[in-house]
Amino acid sequence: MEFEIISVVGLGYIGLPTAAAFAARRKQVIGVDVNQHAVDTINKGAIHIVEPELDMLVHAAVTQGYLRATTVPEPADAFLIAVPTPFADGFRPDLSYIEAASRAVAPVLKKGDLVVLESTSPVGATEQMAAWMAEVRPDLSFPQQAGEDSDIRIAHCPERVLPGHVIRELVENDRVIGGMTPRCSELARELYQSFVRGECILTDARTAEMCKLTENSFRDVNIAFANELSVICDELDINVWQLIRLANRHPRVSILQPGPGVGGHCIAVDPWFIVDSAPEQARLIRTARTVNDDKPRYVIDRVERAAKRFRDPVIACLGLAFKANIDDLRESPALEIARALAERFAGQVVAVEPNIRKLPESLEGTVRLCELNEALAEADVVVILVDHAQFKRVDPVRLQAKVVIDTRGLLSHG
Ligand code: SAJ
Repeated sequence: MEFEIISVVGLGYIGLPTAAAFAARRKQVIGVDVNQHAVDTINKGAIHIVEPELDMLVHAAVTQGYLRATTVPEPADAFLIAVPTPFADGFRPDLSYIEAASRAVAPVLKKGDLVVLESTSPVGATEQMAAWMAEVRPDLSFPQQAGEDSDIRIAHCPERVLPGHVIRELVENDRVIGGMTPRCSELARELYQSFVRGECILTDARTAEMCKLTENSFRDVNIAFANELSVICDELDINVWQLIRLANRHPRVSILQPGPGVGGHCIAVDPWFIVDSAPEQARLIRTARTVNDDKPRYVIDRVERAAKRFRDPVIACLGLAFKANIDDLRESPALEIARALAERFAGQVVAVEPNIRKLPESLEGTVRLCELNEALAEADVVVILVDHAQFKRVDPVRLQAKVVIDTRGLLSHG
């Protein structure tokens, strides 16, 4: 089957690059988003988010007439749903964006269409999406009712790209595709193969959902191991970075890096979807979340103890982003730490974040954003929170007379 028109619903960090990737293969793409500003920006050939190379791709797609954005869904042959799946109170998955997208798309569906859920989702969400669509369109049949003979085909194909490397990973990464029936999987594979060079591997929808959650939980559990080691090593007066380097010389050991905590919208969220589905069984996964979530508090305590030796210490926080060399402050442990320190040491905290020009609201008025040189000149206590490239170039001599709390091992990596 030939998919002539593809609609991508949700034009954020995943949807927009995906829309641009289809457009680059000369597919007609209709992007849909509830955010009028995003729609207007894209229609001008520009982008509203930061991701290397994406601006060029979107500009080309729009000016060549392959991509256009709208706030109202239009008929297409395939729909990709790439909306957020945050968690609500009590770490319960919030599927309201998927529900809203399903109900918005359902009226324009026609016999033969394929709908793929890309959003990272708890197990069962794809079936739930199909149920919401079926509710709106009793005139069409869906896989849960008609199996392989359904009018509408449904699949899950979770995104797996790393922010900062999205354009390359979108094309190169393997994709796991889980259809509600084998034919649904086959059709979704045909769709993705138009731009994915990695392998498209077929499974069922529930396994595909769990696969994505498993990947991010694997990472979370392993970072928790590294974070726990760092706390143990502080207690035992051992350099954890050197320890990990040595242990990793073993052929079957590969420990990740400790840090100030785990940030971003994925790794700190997705494991909770597993915990929510199987609360009694998911013991290790839940503990890892707690270990990682406790790490910022541990860093704050260390800074407070270190600051005691000064009368009115100036504290410099190096980095606010959730990881190196990006501008993304979402769910950032560095931001959480800077905020807590600003409360405790009012008027004495400066922050360096080379990737932003303006402080987020939560720090405005309590923290001063400044250049690296200025911060190093003023600070008594330096807290390294992000391993940005710029910080790696600091001459260690400049830190000699200061108390340094290095949460990223920047000074211990040769
Ligand atoms: N971190 C550490 N130590 C490490 C590695 C990471 O403390 O050794 C921290 C980072 O500083 C950051 C957080 O973990 O705060 C997450 O960073 P990340 O680079 O590991 O991952 P994300 O959240 O940017 O992207 C992840 C990726 N998942 C995996 O690598 C399994 C990406 O492929 C997913 O597509 C993305 O989540 C997503 O959207 O789910």
